[in-house]
Amino acid sequence: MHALDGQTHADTRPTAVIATGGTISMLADPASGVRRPVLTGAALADGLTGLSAPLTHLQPYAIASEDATFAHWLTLVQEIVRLTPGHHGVVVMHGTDTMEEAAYFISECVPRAAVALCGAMRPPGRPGYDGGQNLMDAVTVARDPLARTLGTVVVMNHEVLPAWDVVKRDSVALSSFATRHGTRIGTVHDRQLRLLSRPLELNWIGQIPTEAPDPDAVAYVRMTGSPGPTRFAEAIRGAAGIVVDALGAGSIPAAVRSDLIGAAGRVPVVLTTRTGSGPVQAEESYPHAWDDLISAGVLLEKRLDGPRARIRLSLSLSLGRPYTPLEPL
Ligand code: DAS
Repeated sequence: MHALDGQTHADTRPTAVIATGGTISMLADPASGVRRPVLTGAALADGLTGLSAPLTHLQPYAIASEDATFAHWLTLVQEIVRLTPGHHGVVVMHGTDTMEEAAYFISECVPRAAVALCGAMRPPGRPGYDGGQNLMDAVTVARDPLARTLGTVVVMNHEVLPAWDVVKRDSVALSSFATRHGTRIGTVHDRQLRLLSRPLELNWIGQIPTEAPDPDAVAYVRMTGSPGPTRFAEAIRGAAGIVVDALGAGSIPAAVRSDLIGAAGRVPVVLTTRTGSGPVQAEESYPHAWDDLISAGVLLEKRLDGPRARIRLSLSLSLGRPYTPLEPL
């Protein structure tokens, strides 16, 4: 409900549903048995009953989300901008493999849009198919009066999770989606959004590039013990930006440290952590431990994981902006 000229009116505008493929839409090919994204958003929404307003369906593409690119996500951003004024919320049905990155990309470009992403961990026809419930819950969230304050969220398995922190943490479980830092926004049951916490106001980029960022611009390296110095040097060579998922709270092995420090003098270098949660920081445990990295210009990213920091750096480079770590305003 929202107040218009002193009255309150149910918002009867349709909710937009953008289908992009993913398991939620996959049927097995009769001949080969291979699953392909076949079902349209309209077909998937057929089973939804009791909707308070109609749905507008769009299908810009139908792919498995491991094949989604920055160009695909820029298309979603452009569609969301086009649809938002005339619709009561936007739902994006997306594959689960890169759903968290799609949500983050959208959030960075259009942080004020009310967008709910959903998908399925099980394909249509299999016992425990979760696509119908996730789609219904995503429509509920997108239509909720609070939706505009939530920004872009992932709605899976009754959970409402923020784009900056949500992760697919299990390869097969229905309860796969969670957050790195326990930041649950809410839950959805019986078509009701139950708010558990207010989302953070963050320093989103809030700009839309005219073209999709170059996916090769940023080198992303997940650090391991005993890294190969030659392999590391090859991985970062020629990059316009570098993101390293460091060990622990930001540890970089000596074997590759000088190469990373050298690179920081040429291009933006962002340090994240490969641990499942927690910040990159030295103060408490290892005072001055990262001073050489910091004085070389390495940026400590205390909130994002490596893949999201890569998206933020890729967008920053494509917009000609410096990288600033994601922080609360
Ligand atoms: N391949 C996976 C994807 O499209 C299937 C899924 O949606 O889970 O992300």
